[in-house]
Amino acid sequence: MAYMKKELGLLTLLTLPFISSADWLDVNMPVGVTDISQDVFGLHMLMFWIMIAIGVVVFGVLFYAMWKYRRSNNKTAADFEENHKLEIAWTVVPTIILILMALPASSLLKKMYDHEAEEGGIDIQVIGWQWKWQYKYLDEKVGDKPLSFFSNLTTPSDQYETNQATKGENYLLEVDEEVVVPINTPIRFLITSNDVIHSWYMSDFAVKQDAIPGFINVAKTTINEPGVYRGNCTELCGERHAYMPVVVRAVTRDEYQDWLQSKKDAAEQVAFLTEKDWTLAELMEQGEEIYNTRCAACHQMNGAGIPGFYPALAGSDLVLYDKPKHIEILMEGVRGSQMQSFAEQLNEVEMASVITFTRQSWGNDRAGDGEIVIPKDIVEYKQKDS
Ligand code: HEC
Ligand SMILES: [Cu+2]
Repeated sequence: MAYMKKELGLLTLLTLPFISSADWLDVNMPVGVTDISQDVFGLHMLMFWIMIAIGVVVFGVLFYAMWKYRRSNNKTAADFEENHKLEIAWTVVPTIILILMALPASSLLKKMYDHEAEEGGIDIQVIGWQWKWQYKYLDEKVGDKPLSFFSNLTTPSDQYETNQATKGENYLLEVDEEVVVPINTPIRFLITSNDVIHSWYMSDFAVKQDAIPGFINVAKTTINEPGVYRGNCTELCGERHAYMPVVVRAVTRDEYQDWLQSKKDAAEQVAFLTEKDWTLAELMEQGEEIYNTRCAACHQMNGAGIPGFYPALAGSDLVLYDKPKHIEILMEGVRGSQMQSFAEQLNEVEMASVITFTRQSWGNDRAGDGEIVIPKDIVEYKQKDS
């Protein structure tokens, strides 16, 4: 009897997902929080049940024939080759079924590809960078430029670089700046890239669009429920492809207006802060934080870089002795290398503090010119440029 027990165990294991239905639902596609995503889910379920019905009919006939014409039943099966009526039927019936399935599918596709701007809608440009997303709110201006920010991964690197560390709740799905959007408002995401091909994916909205340099792909969505939604880059875009999550926070219209105002105030605050007299300690504190989130992925926490890939900043001649060149490389980047321009990513204060931090850390302060860089230096650089 022992073996029977084993079989029964296996049977329960196989049927378990059906028994505890809550777990079973988790295996299915997410329903999402937009009309389109709910339609996609509905279509998926419709197809699923059509497939189940076809499966039941086909296997029903198969098993019936196996049982009816089993040897012990002594039936003799009809013996014929070719049957035109039957052949026409098994061609025509599936064709009709396929056409019936294509109708709702194509009408939904058409709905998904409606990219028209709508009254009261907002446009957000989404730009993929190795390895982060930039968001520009095209209808909201700060000075003469659209409100813009970068969204960087905040999961501490020891969580993904070692096996031991316990993972946080939103492991690899958390960022410093979430994209805040209002609910019940048509939002157009205008998706493009600054370097290689990325893909902006948010399953709760049923949006997945390639971000291609030189092209703009549009995805329109209206979110029905407030909440925080998390997605990924879904195009292999280099070494840190897994580390550029998408996080959208959907809020009420009032909360959205408050958030916009605070963003604009903060941007104006920067102009004021560049005038302030900065001490070394203040610059270092900000600089370290920025270095760890923006630079350490390549140049490493200890500034030693990775030989052959990323130059060391500790002991670098450029960092030690050439302040103008140091500012220039951060403002302009190095064409054709992974060292990108940070001019748009960091404001004057952040830029000055991260440069100062690299000039004063890892023993760099003991040699070289030791000059710190203050926000005014960056302002001057920008003025010279224009
Ligand atoms: C995606 C990887 C990456 C990131 C992120 C990155 N860098 Fe670089 N960085 C490079 C590469 C690659 C080079 C070498 C470029 C070349 O000359 O070809 C470089 C060069 C430099 C140099 C010149 C070093 C020398 O001795 O020539 C400095 C200074 C520098 N980076 C500072 C920074 C700072 C500060 C940050 C953060 C704000 C940063 N980098 C972020 C990849 C990166
Ligand atoms: Cu990517």
